Amino acid sequence: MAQTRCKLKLIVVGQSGVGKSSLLVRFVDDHFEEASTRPTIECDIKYKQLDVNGIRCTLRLWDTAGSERFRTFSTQHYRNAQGVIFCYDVTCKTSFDTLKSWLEEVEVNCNRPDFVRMLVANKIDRADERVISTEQGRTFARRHSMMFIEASAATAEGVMMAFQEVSQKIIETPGLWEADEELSPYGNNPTNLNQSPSQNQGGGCC
Ligand SMILES: Nc1nc2c(ncn2[C@@H]2O[C@H](COP(=O)(O)OP(=O)(O)OP(=O)(O)O)[C@@H](O)[C@H]2O)c(=O)[nH]1
Ligand SMILES: [Mg+2]
Repeated sequence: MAQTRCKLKLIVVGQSGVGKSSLLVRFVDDHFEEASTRPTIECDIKYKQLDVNGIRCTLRLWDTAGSERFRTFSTQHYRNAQGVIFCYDVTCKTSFDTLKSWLEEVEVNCNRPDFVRMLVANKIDRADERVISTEQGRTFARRHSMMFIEASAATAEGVMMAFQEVSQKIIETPGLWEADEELSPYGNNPTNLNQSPSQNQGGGCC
């Protein structure tokens, strides 16, 4: 029997330089190059397959520009996002202080009210330079109904878990995703009367 499959759309946001692109490169390619990344312009999309609760998910990962200069990121880009990963840098207070404005932008533009929110505290490898404590991050996350993980794109700590947990929460949220009809075990025909009800539920992803 074929494996159930789905596509999930995740968006990564946060101030320029917090390490959004580095986290994605670590997650997708398991690679990190210090000081070699350039600022993202508009946005990049990466893909990664992940098995979650026995479901094969194709993750479309939208890496956005944090810099105002390169942000022509349209509100349309948020359309149908099922998960948003908010990032800050534990060595940079302003990246933590500006999280609220990222939250506001996302809340205004995400059309799915039940999208999954994850807060990632990046660069924990730079322990000597840390200015935002674990407790500060956790408190912010709790106050805004976000999951919370501390991570380092440099060492890979926490990175896989962050993306896995977001994906798992989406899969476990009824109506936030649906199986790909053409790849489902029941074949291509959407009018297939033998199709299980669980294959039909959900709001669809773009
Ligand atoms: N030590 C350390 N450096 C990191 C880590 N993650 C990213 N960096 C460095 O931080 C700098 C910025 O990383 P980027 O991934 O380009 O940041 P960004 O958030 O994508 O920035 P924009 O594209 O401008 O929004 C680069 O020099 C990275 O090498 C980390 O976990 N630890
Ligand atoms: Mg970037």
